[in-house]
Amino acid sequence: MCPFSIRFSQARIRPTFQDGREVEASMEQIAAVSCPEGPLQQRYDVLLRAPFPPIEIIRWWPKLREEDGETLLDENGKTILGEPCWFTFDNRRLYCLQAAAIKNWPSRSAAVVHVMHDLPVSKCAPKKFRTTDLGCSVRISRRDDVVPKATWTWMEAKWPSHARPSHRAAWDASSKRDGLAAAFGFCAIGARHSRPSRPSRTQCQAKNKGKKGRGPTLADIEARLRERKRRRESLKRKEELAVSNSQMEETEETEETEEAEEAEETEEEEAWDDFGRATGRVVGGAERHGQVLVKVTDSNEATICQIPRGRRAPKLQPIVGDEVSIVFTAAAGDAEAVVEEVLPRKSTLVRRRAGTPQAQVLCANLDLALLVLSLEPNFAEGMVDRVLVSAHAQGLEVAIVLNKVDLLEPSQRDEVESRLAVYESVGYKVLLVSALEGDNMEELRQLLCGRTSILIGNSGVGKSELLNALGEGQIAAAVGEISERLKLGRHVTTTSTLHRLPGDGEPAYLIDSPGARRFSIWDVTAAELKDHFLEFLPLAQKCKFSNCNHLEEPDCAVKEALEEGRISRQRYDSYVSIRQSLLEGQEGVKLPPWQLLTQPES
Ligand SMILES: Nc1nc2c(ncn2[C@@H]2O[C@H](COP(=O)(O)OP(=O)(O)OP(=O)(O)O)[C@@H](O)[C@H]2O)c(=O)[nH]1
Ligand SMILES: [Mg+2]
Repeated sequence: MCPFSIRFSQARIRPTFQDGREVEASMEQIAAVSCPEGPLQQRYDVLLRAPFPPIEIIRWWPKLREEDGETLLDENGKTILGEPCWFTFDNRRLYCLQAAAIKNWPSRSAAVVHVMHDLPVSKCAPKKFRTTDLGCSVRISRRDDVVPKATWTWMEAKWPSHARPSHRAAWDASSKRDGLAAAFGFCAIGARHSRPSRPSRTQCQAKNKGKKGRGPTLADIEARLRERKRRRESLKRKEELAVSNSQMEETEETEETEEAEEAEETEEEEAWDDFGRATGRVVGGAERHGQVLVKVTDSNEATICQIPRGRRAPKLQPIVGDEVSIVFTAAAGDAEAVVEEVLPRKSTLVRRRAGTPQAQVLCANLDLALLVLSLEPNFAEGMVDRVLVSAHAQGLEVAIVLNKVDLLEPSQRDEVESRLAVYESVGYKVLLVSALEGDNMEELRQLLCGRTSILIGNSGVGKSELLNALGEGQIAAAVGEISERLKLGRHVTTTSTLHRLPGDGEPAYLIDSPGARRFSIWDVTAAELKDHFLEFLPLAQKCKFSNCNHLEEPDCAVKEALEEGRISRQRYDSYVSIRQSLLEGQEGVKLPPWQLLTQPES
């Protein structure tokens, strides 16, 4: 990577390394060697070989700070963040590399870097994020230097005295200098006159206005202000002390002393020091328990976020589809991105966890559930009816998608069409598609446009294959053959994941979910069940009893319609069977409202 495109995380560096070596001396030892063959050669001329290990870099949203280091807050008291950039904590090494790259100009220099995907587990790491100009420059000074020895920014670097005169002349020609920046493809930070200007407070406020995310409470702000005041006073005392000590003979300051001072300061800071907030959407689980993958708003990357426990635990357990606010923080010394809060959910899809009376929340903020069926494996109407009841009880729209129509013989097609016509007549949307052959996929695509939907259904019906087909080559979910003997799926998909489908129109998000063996209703009582069979609703008003269960009661309009063939026998039988299983407690748990306020286990 080009050293110029990496920013400093600290505002100041010491002129010596921890092992006592002079930074300037190490800079001299950096050699420029020819780039190894390959793509690197197309972008760079030389590779910098340094006497120290490669620097580690991290993509980070910097806090905007005043000149005195105070963080900028918006009108809600929320920290204002700058654009994400590559930062390093290895500030002294970055300074050496940038200086060496300047020395080698006009050859384009590359340095080997290690990319960090999370903040290092170090107590000092959070403290090091103290740059006040988004990491464009760094002061070179010891702690007590009243005037810094130098301020380094590669954009305004003095051409080194030992540099060749021809290079020096070229460097001074600003047009060439802009050309240098352009050559690295980052004019925004490279060109002399387009140095990143920090947005004004008003600009930041305007930019952040209306953004989602919980601001700190009044108590939080008051606590921060108290902490700031304390720090300012302690700094003032230190400065006074430094002036009185300046008369004394200066002793050689060891790195250890400085590190100890820094550690002491860090310890004084709150254990929970946040570096900024962002909002995002949970797109899946992470590899480790207690983590989720969050796609941060306006970013293309998914970030691993911890789900804190105890006092910091979010009120709801984050699940796929949730909008969350995350905070980049250091909890008890471990720096990490943490889910701070699950934003209010628009909807959820919940089922009863098999074999337990507990609920399982499948996903959140859904607009549509696609119930995927096939003839291989064959579907059961009982399962379809349960999904339809559950979705209706939870206020969710459902569409039925019969996949694998390419496998159907003409007679099978007639049979399955008549089975599904029952649902169409009730008012459900039914689509016959083939993920492999592409039949009717355009209609399905239109149905998904501008919404968040989930694919649910038995294992092997082709949910992941449908997702891949809709992904037009950009999504590659694992699919598995169904078993020859049993004609059942092999439970290939094991966790739910949210994907954005390609397309120019309104964004469509689709969640692929693991195949279910069975779907059990949750949160519907036997007495309520009749209200979720849509074809019963207009008839129920004509029943003699207003609380008619459409079973043995006299003058029941539903039973009359059943006798006359106006409602399907299969649907009615399904109603009776589900009702029985609800009465026996085999499925369904109606919890009192106060218990529903807490999130069921997910
Ligand atoms: N002929 C045909 N086969 C299909 C179609 N869609 C999916 N399949 C096949 O069905 C098998 C199962 O597909 P998957 O996408 O893995 O099924 P799934 O529903 O995701 O299964 P789980 O992940 O186990 O829940 C694979 O062999 C697919 O290639 C289709 O439209 N036509
Ligand atoms: Mg699958």
